[in-house]
Amino acid sequence: MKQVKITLASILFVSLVACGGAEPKEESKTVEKAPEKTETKTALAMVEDMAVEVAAKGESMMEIAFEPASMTLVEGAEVTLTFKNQSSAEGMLHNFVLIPTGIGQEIATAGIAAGEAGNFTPNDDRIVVSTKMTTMGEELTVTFTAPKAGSYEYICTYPGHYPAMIGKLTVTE
Ligand SMILES: [Cu+2]
Repeated sequence: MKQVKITLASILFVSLVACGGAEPKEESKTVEKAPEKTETKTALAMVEDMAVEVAAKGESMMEIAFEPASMTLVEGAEVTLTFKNQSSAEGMLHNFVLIPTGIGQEIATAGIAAGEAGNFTPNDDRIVVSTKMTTMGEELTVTFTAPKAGSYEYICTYPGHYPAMIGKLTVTE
């Protein structure tokens, strides 16, 4: 009987070892994948995500302006923009429309044509990102990818607010 027990124990031991032997295979698979992940992380780390805040200020048509009036982003960055309408005058609607420098008047004019139903914002492929028209005290967040390096402007397309409301954006490589 003793001998039988020992044999059983040996069989158990052998099968445990056999099971254990299968594990390293899976482990080596994981190890193979790991370097890829590390490389991707490093590539993403080169362009960090950015968070920016832009406020629309002013209680009268003479005062309306973006704050800050200029900012810089890095090409390809995932940008989280918080846009705040800080006017305390009820009729002061503002939006944030990001465009390449030089087409502000064209976009603003097309925005008036788009009308209130169209958020005073034209359908134009050159617009990098735009928000809805915000009301007094409203705050919203939009995310976008910083466009290719160059010179851009953020404007408000509410009728009459351009060219008073222009901010300068520089996108660097
Ligand atoms: Cu405005």
